[in-house]
Amino acid sequence: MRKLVNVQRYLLDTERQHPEASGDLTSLLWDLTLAFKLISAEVNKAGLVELYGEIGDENASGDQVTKLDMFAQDTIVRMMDHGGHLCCMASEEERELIAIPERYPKGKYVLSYDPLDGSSNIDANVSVGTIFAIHQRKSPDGTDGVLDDVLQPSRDLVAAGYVIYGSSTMLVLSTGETVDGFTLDPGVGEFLLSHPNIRIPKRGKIYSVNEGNSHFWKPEVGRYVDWVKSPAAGGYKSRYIGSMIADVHRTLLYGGIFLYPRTYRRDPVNGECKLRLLYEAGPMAYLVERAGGVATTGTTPIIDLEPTELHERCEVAIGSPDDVADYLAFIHGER
Ligand code: P6P
Repeated sequence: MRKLVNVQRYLLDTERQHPEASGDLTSLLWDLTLAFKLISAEVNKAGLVELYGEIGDENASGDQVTKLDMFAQDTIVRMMDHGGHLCCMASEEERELIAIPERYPKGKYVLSYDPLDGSSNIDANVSVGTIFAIHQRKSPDGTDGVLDDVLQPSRDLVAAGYVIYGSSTMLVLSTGETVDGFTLDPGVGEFLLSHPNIRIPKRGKIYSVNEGNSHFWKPEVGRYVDWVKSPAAGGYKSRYIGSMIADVHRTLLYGGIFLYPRTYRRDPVNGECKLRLLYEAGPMAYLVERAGGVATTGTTPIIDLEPTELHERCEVAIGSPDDVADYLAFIHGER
């Protein structure tokens, strides 16, 4: 029978494998898991307390902000701003950096996060989630964090993960080595290790892309999608939830490929990307690569992208190595 391990025990055991560790990252992640439990409780009962619906604001990326977005955003800030582990934060919901209040100590880490990814679907009870990424600061210890502390490639992350609030609440986390999944037992409020050392299948049978954009892709993207749905590809299924966290979580566990390529709908010349690098594509790329997958813009590994702005976006092709290789062969004109 599998041993019972909660996320706290897992983090302590991981810390013990690094004699140089101060325990700062462990404590930071403990605080984060408490925020996730609070958000999970609200998401799971939102309809009962009429938290559904939008508050009529737009966030930095122009998305409509829902009440649950703000609850998740506020919960993470209030949980994380005083623990002394962070020098600043960056959120999808805030245009600028989130400073640590003067009265609190500044720590050596930086937290970038999407408090509630996929929230535009939440009124339909579609799975949503929180995505987080943790870098070590670059600016001097003890000072206020600055933009350069946040604008780092996801290759340099010290930890990243997501929590999917779905049929169950599951935390998927990596602190550099394996990718491990913890399922929340709401009865006792513990994240229990349920998916140790997640490895993405070498190839899947599912492709995931918003085909409503198919008239606005580059031709080579359309050629790949036409191929993957043809008998020649061997019988792929299409699954698209419209919540990145859910689409990538399924891809991680079942294999296959998730795509959000550049579209030329609004700007036929330069096109535009949808997914944000710092707190969506970057941490997801970090996790999928550590689970044996591949994450690319089509020309560059996503983990190598050097962010220049907080809310910058990038193209995304992420999933099983063989599936992403097929996609890249079309993108590079080799097929
Ligand atoms: P579309 C959700 O709003 C999100 O940011 C991602 O979670 C999701 O993958 C994407 O947008 C869906 O975009 O254009 O297909 O609705």
